[in-house]
Amino acid sequence: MKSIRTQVGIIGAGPAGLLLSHILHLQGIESIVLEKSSRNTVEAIIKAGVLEQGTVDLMNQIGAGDRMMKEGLAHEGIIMRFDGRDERIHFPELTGGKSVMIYAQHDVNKDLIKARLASGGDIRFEARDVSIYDLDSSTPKIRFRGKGDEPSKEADEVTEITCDFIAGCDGFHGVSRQAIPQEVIRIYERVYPFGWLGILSDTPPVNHELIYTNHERGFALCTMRSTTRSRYYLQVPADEDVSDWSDDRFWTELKRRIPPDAAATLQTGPSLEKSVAPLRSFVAEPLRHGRLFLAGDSAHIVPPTGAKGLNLAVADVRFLTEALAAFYKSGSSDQLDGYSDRCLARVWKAQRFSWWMTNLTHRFPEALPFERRAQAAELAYLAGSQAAQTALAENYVGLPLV
Ligand code: RFL
Ligand code: PHB
Repeated sequence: MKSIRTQVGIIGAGPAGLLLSHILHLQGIESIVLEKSSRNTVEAIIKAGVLEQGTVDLMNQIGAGDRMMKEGLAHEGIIMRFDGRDERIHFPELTGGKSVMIYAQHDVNKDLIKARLASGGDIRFEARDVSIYDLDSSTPKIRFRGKGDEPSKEADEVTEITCDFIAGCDGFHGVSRQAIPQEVIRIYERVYPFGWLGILSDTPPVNHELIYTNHERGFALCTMRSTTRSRYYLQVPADEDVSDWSDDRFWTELKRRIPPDAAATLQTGPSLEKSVAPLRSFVAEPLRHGRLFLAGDSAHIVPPTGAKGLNLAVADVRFLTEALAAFYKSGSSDQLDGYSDRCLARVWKAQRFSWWMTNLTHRFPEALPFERRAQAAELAYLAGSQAAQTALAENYVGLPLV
């Protein structure tokens, strides 16, 4: 077995792990990133599309924002569609000038990988059997199987990395959270009785802004990746089989749920991707165990309705880099000790917002007639109240980092 050393061992090369590694590098702190998938897979993942203003600002500050500023689409509002009417939520007016950016998660990954490798970063793709040890000691360790750092080495070589800290950025299904003993971790969870059936197509978006629709047949969302590539989602039962959905069936159902003028101009085409994503709210507390720190989806999941998941991962990483930088500069662990509480304060606000947006826009199969009437009243209130629209807008563009 080969042994190597680094300051921060990072598991996962999604937005959280890549961003963490790059910001640490800018602070003069070494890291190694271990990723179970190939570089191609990470650069092709189809997930998020909406970046908060703070995420956009951070990408620019760290020198990884050039392509995003050229190719991303700045959006100043969204359309909320319900009861036959459209309500536009205008972000800059309601939030003192803030907006969001449409830019795909795989492009964020691509830009961060490029920036990190250009600065000499160490990212090991296709790392297998990643496991972590000695979390309670001052030298926690990661073991993995992979190519090692010399191209001539066998792909099966086992390497042990001795670290000062380990960052678990390996998403919801990763190994990091599992390494925390059950008796010290608290799980808060809500699983929704529906999922999102998503389709990607090389057709112009039906509208220049996102449309969130509450329809009696279920929720629908019209979003996009560029001016020539669309992304659409339909609420479907949680156990829906994607193979039951031909492209034709998808387009027909979408046209029924979206505003009639949009349905009339919708351009359809072959799907490039089609999949069902389950909807879940999940928080694991605390985000720290010994020298292991969780960030992003490894610690929390939100239903995608509020477009918060990636943005929350970015906020965790900001707090973690500040805490690690303070530790390496002054030897003080105070910020590391406060990391979990600081993240959770923001995570729970985003949880509340994502849960609220989901409740507002979806049709719940088990809803009582009373609950359906209350939902309709809440939508009507949103339409008629600037205070309610401001609450939606300030959460959607992203709450301040405190
Ligand atoms: P990721 O992106 O899941 O990355 C984790 C990485 O860890 C790797 N990994 C391992 N590596 C080594 N060893 C192991 N044992 C490993 N296990 C896993 C994985 O291969 C992967 O590369 O987590 P991260 O970095 O925390 O980022 C979180 C975001 O991916 C997620 O929150 C967002 O995609 C959520 N989300 C959205 N977020 C937004 O902010 N705005 C949006 O518009 C938005 N839209 C969405 C979304 C998520 C969706 N789905 C599919 C759930 C739309 C959808 C449909
Ligand atoms: C997306 O573009 O994939 C997207 C946009 C807004 C959401 C969720 C997903 O709320």
